[in-house]
Amino acid sequence: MKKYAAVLVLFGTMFSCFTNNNKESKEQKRPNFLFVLADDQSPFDLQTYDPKSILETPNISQLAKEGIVIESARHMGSMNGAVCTPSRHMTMSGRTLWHLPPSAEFQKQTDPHFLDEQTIGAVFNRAGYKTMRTCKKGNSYPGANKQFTVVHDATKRGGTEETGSAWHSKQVIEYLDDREATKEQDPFFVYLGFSHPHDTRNGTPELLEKYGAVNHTDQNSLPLANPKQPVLQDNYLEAHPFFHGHPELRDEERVSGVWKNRDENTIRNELGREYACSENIDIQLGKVLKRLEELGELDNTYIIYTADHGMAIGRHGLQGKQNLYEHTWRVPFIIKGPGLAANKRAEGNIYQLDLLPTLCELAGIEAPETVEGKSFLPVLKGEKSVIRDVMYGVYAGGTKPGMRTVKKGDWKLIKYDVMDGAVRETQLFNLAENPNEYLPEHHKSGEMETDLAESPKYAAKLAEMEAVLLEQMEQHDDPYRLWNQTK
Ligand SMILES: [Ca+2]
Repeated sequence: MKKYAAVLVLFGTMFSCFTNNNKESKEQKRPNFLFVLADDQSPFDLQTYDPKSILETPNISQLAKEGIVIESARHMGSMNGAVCTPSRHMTMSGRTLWHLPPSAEFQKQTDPHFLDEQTIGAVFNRAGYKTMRTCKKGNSYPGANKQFTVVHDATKRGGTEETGSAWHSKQVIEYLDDREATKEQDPFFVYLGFSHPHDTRNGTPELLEKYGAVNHTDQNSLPLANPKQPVLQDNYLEAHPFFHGHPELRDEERVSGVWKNRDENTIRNELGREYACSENIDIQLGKVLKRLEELGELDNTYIIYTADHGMAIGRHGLQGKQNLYEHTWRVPFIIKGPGLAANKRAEGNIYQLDLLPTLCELAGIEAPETVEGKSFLPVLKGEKSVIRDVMYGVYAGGTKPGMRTVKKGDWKLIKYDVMDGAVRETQLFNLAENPNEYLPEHHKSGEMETDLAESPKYAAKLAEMEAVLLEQMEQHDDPYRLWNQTK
């Protein structure tokens, strides 16, 4: 009798082990990742960040409802005019701006570099993931791009299925189809980079029509006004009050359809083109999400939506990405996935370079030792509102040392030291009172709705922020110093 009972217990234990293992393997099914990157998109174009925007992106808005929106997500900046390039290096490697390989500077010296093997594709390959990438060619990190097992890169900025954003989503859908056909069981990491809304913003005819825009190509005339176009942004100016310091900068002077024009017709038409391209990205993203749902993978996939950097298009009288105002320094950042809260917003204070360690933590992978970014999982879990107190930003692609910014709490300092000392400007903003960074030229009535750097009342705050900036420059091995900083 005793023997019989013992056998029963043994069987029972074996059975329960078996069912537990089965349950565990289901619970432990590793998550997939879909990383979506827009090229040149201000967060404020999206209704997720500006409810007044007329840009319709239902799929991106739905991601925000089902996931977490980070308010203060930024890129650390650039040491050259092609801001895309260092931004993409930082995302891929988790390294800070001044610690990137030489290829971050206009893709200079693109020999293999030891960091290449410590980037997203390589890290996820080693962890047993299947990796796939589609994105624009150029202005990125070649050594990291080629680490993905499947790569379909091409620059697609046209207004048709084959020449526009649809091409990128098609590559991903075909990849997912292949996985289904071969019954692939390993989890995937898909990098879905779009080439839009980067200029030239040749939207599809239907979407251009929706936003009242035309693909304007005649430099000697202005595009016609159309009431369907987006209105000028609140912080639009006809001209920036002083020179930004990068002579003959392509993005400020030679973008087809805009050139040096900052009049209302040109800017509203260009915004319409930008929105047409951004809505198309949303439509294409929707197709990929639908395919994931059909495959039963949607709920087990972390979806991250962001852009390499923001964009001005008329705000502050600027057109390009070579400035450090919020519209350009900030990026959209939305994440949803298994175990994450829905419909939440968090401050974050994250950089793009925090992405790799965060994704590693979500996947249960150890991040490479070369990573300098921090995982923001504590923010995603709601344990912290921010992962750092101070944020630092650079534009050093024109005359040197260029522009620098720091943000601490509600306060933000921007400094310009360009044109061999001919332009030395300081701006101090309180972002709680002046989120649009209005300047005196915007003629706003609020006492704090302006640049406060010249106000004696905020002299102590200015001195504090100047000290914070120097500290950040030292901490990040910034090779330059500004005119009023000790060498
Ligand atoms: Ca870009």
